[in-house]
Amino acid sequence: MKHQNIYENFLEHLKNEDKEQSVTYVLSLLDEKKLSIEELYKNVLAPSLIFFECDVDDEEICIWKEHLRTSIIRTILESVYAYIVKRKREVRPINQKVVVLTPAFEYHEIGAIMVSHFLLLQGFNASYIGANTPKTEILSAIRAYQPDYIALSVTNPYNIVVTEQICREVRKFFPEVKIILGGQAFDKQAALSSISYDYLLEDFDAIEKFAKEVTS
Ligand code: B12
Repeated sequence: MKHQNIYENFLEHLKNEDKEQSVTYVLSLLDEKKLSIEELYKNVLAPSLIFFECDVDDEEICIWKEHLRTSIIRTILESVYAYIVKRKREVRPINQKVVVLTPAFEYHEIGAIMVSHFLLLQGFNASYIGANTPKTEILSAIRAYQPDYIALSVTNPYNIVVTEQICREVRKFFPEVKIILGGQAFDKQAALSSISYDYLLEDFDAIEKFAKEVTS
């Protein structure tokens, strides 16, 4: 079945807010090897959120619809983790640790979770540590886990300021830790001018390219 058809079938389940069908549909495609995890994330799950349009006028209802859709996708991501563990056995490990998070005030976390899964599939030792993470918690997580990289996912442009502060402190206290940025807040290049960072990776393809660079 073509990815476009799979996407349309999945959207139908989501529009009906049918969690059971949404989850079982995509997991059966993985079981039957009709879709890889990467294809599922790139061509089905990410667009189902990025292009979400609410079809009712009441803004409050729309927010709830957004929450419900996100919770269905979250359940799928948690379920896919078991498939990632299996796939990881076939992947050559990259002996480098990445801590993935969203900074304080940033509640959009689906991109960050997907990115942490993608990094695992590339062989990194990646952990997603949470959304809305305050600066002091980030610094203590670095102290605890001593990662090679910290990956910040930022969606809302209002959170650029806090991201800039976090990056400055990471540089000051942990100069050996490389900083990776990603997320919709950086779609406009100007957002980056005040931030000290090492890598900006826009999407899943960029992560694959990055993994190749690191191992070459
Ligand atoms: C779901 C959702 C929510 C949920 C989030 C729930 C959750 N647990 O994550 C809830 C309801 C909480 C929410 C709240 C808000 N939201 Co909202 N939300 C969305 C929605 C529909 C989907 C976001 C998503 O998950 N996308 C799917 C993921 C996979 O995409 P992604 O994050 O962009 O990730 C991709 C890349 O950016 C990249 N990437 C992302 N992070 C990283 C990190 C690294 C290291 C790397 C390498 C790559 C990378 O990889 C991914 C694959 O390509 C978007 C619509 C949209 N266009 O995205 C609006 C959207 C992001 N929200 C928006 C807004 C305005 C808000 C609110 C301010 C208002 C509101 N609606 O209540 C609040 C703010 C909350 C806060 N303080 O953060 C706007 C942002 C506009 C802007 N640019 O400022 C959007 C675009 C909607 C719109 N069209 O207006 N939202």
